[in-house]
Amino acid sequence: MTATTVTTTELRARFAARLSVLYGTEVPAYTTLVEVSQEVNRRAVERSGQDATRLGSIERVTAERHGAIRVGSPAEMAQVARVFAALGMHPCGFYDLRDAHPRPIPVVSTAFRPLDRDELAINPFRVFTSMLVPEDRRFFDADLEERLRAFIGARSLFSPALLELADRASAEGGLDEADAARFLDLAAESFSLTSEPIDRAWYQELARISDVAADIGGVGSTHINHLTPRVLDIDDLYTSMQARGITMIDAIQGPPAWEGPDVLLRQTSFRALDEQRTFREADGSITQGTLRVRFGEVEARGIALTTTGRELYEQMVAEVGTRSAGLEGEARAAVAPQVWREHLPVTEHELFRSGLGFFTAHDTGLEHLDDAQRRAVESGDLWTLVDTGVVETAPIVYEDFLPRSAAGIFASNLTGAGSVDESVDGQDRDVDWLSDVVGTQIAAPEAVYAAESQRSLDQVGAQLADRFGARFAPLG
Ligand code: OOG
Ligand code: NI
Repeated sequence: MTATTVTTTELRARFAARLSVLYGTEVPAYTTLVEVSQEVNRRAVERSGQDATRLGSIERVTAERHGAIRVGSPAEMAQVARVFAALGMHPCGFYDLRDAHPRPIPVVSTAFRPLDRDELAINPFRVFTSMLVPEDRRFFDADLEERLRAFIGARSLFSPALLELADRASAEGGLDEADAARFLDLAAESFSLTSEPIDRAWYQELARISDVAADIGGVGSTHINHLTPRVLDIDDLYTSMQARGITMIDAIQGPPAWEGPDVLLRQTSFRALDEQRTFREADGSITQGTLRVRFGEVEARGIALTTTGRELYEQMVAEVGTRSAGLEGEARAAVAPQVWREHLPVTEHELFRSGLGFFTAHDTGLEHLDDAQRRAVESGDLWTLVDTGVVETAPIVYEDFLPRSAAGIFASNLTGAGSVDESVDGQDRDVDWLSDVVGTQIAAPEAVYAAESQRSLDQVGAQLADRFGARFAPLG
């Protein structure tokens, strides 16, 4: 590599910034959201200092975005994977939204993101990527499936030049300045809204089944559906946006606000305004009209939960549902924090210790041990080492998505009711099937967090053994 090489990491940072500028010109309310997010983050740091950024530095959080895109076929999904690989983004997590509540969506999804902690720290850009399942008979009959496949098969979302540059960037770890600039132009262009006319009858036929199917299969190209900034205090963001006169959806999705540790992911959104689009009518004439498919979303990230923690989370969500049935307003809002208090430890330390949350362990670097510390080192017991200050822990932030919130985000974004035939069987689609499509094994989020946690434990063990000759067998 020459000195002028733009690495895949740098390409990702530049691409995220490019998309942010692009989306701001396309959806002005997004720019307001970014401004308000920055104010909220400044306030959170002023209020809570170091504590506010325990789950992400202010530099990372300020630049942090996730995008959402939607494609129509395995071939398109495979190409998306090549473009994102050039940005150091790899598929992680499998989401099947086809039996989602409140509304089934005819897609399966994964998220492309950096997997490595250091890469995430530099730029954590990720894209939730959904793929239409036209062969699912609950949504599409054989005739419509065939026409959808033909329509999608005849378009190309990404130019051969873009894909060639992408493969080169992946293989060589970057591109020179000129090629990087070209790659970024072509990539950003692929995700911008086109002015190419939309066949109104075709679009409407699909929209009767699902607005998402129309958004994917009713137009000749793809576009960013939303771009989501991250905030350190989503409750502040929610009220600040409303104070600016922007109507938010009626709740923050995911865990409630409460006094204990933030876990997983909290998200909220507002609907963007109608956007001008060009249509081709049945008589061949070209008209102007509007579509409303894009919107603004914002998120706050918490601690990643272990499989046990995640099971508890699901159980708490179900309990909140049962206990809030029939309640309104404040009484209803009070249920979730109450359920959380009853089930979830109120401190990070207890969350880790009870095996519910993922964390990394770090050697505090003591040179001299007092008696209790020496005994702790000799015991090799992680929690005794933590209690005596020889080792400290840090939370692993949740870097993925939540299926229920994703379903809610899709649903809040729909105009029509859609139609689903529950009397027929759907098509089996799972993570292995989608891995074959993208051409690489889709990572399991819990495995990524567990490996990171274990690596840190191994490293602490090695450091303590080095300094104190201890045989350290930390809890995994
Ligand atoms: C994706 C919806 C999922 C999220 O944040 O959960 C999502 C879409 O609407 O295409 O972005
Ligand atoms: Ni989103």
